[in-house]
Amino acid sequence: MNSKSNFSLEPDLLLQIYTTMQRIRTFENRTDELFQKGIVKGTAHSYVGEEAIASGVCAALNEGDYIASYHRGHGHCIAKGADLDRMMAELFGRKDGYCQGLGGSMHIADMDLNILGANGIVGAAMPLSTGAALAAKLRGTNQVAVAFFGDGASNQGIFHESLNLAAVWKLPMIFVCENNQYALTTSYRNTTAVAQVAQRAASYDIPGITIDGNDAVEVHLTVLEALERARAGEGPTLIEAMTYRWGQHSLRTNLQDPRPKKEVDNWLARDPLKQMENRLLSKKIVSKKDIKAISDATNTEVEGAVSFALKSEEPDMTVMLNSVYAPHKDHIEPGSSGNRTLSFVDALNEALHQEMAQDERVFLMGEDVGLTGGLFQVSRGLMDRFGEARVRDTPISEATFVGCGVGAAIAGMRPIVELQIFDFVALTMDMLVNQAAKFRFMLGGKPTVPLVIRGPQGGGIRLAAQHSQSLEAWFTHVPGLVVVAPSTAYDAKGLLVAAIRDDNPVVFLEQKLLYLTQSGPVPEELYAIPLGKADVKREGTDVTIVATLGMVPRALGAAVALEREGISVEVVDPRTLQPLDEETILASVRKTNRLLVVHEAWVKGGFGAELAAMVVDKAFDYLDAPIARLGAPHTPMPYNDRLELEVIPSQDCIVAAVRKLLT
Ligand SMILES: Cc1ncc(C[n+]2csc(CCOP(=O)(O)OP(=O)(O)O)c2C)c(N)n1
Ligand SMILES: [Mg+2]
Repeated sequence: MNSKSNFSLEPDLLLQIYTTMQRIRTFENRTDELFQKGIVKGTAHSYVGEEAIASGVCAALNEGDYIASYHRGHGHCIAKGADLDRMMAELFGRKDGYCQGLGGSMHIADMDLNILGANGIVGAAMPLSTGAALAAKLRGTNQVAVAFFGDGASNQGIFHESLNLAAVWKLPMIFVCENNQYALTTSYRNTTAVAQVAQRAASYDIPGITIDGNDAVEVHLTVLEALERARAGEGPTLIEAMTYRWGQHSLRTNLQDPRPKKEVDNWLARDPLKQMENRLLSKKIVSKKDIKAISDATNTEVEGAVSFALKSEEPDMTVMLNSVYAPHKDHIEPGSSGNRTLSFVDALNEALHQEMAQDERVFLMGEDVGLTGGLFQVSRGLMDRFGEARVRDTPISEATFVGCGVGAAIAGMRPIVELQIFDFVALTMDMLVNQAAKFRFMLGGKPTVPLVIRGPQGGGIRLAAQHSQSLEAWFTHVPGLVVVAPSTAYDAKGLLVAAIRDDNPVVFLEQKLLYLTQSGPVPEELYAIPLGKADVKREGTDVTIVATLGMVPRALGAAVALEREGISVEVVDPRTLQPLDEETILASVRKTNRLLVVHEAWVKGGFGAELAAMVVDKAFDYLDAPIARLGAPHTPMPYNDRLELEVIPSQDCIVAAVRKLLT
């Protein structure tokens, strides 16, 4: 370990750090009592024993610097300046809590203090922090992002991906591993191949340093050096602070504590608060009377927080339901599409060019999006025009570069992240589902997450089972996500612009065959199409087809064929699956009295099932026939040409399904 404690800090600073430690200790002990009484519910993870780390780190930060925390997060929030009243109210699940009672212990954070959330997912603070650090770098501010995490989290893939990303991009970041030597009940020595987590920094060519995490002065001085490096543009540092939690893993835990008594006693004897107190007394910075006064004042503050929490109201359903989505913006569509024709790819490309030109917060990252312009050329020419900072080629680290996008969005940018092929979204599901989708909600409906995750999905070009899936049902199932699915060049441009301007995380799905086959009129001007507005692509009276993505042109082809048989088909394209324009679909069904839903995805559990259920709920009396659904059979996408054609609904299949519906 590196001993810096012989250097001294200014008396005021020592006193400030000590007071913070005392406030954390008192808050945590009181929370424990309230938990045992059943007033604080669920779970909470006490920071007692580890106070020197948060206090030492945060005393070195500027107000504008970011921190991201984890399940054991109360200490980080207090040290960054959070208000104890609002913290306690959150633990009570009340409306005046930081998260309006929607988040609880594991999500307490004050966005106004640049706390990027505490997090219930081990390790997630790291990719989110890369995003905040990237935002700072792009804006040219002097801010640094600190990611706190435990020893257990250092075995997550995103730890390694984040260190690598931060190192190659020289992000202004500090990784602070609070090594309390256990992950729940498992000793880090049984799960970690290196003796010290800090050794892993060598793989990423950045400094890694192990320090005494119970010595607030050593923590503080080490962080000052790392901050200097970060602010000078030299990149991240990994600090491993050795420490110990005094209690069980969580207040809820009643498992047998596997930690040897002798080990526990040894660490109890190294109480970080007492060490700091002795330092203040021996340097005569304070007297015993002063210590008592600090302790009294802290007790009074914490009791005040308890009274505040008790008086606060319970949140109601409105608070909850209003916290899921940020309001969507209104847009007026252009009156006409004009005469100029663009391909689907060029329409997307134009949207990116025009939106990046008019909003500096917009940037793009993904695999091969820069130099090459993307596998399908959607980002062609963007790097030349906007530079390498705003058009970034990423390492193949999907979870982390999507998490980086989430962090950058929370920190005020408007990132667009390309997934080279949408099947790779499986590697990013935590970032998408647990972070992006829930961030606003967990933090009480305040933050916005203006992020677009876009890329090609679907089959038709023989890329087989892991490069051809249609996964929209995964996303429409998750509250907090917007799901956009354009089928024409005109819609692609206008909806991509709307997605970039939306304050919610948007999953923007581009069917690969449309890249290659769809051209159409696209206005040159910059325009946006409102999210949640379906388009009737063809009017008809006998049957409604609701089709999505690559099925829209096939449904239109089927409608032309059926017209020759005297069957009049209305084709509705929802364009956005969430929010869904139910009214346009219902109005069509009320008129035609028959509905066929066509998508490329699996029928079982597909979006069509949801649509059918919605129509049965709201327009059952208008139906003259059972609703029909057409999609893929329950099989992964085959490679063989003929088999792939069998799996994706063809125009002929649609024609046959309509005929059947009318018999
Ligand atoms: C991704 C993920 N896996 C598992 C858990 C359950 N879990 C919560 S805390 C924890 C131990 C974490 O250990 P560490 O990172 O060392 O932090 P500590 O609790 O010791 O502070 C586990 C397994 C989780 N919340 N998230
Ligand atoms: Mg641990």
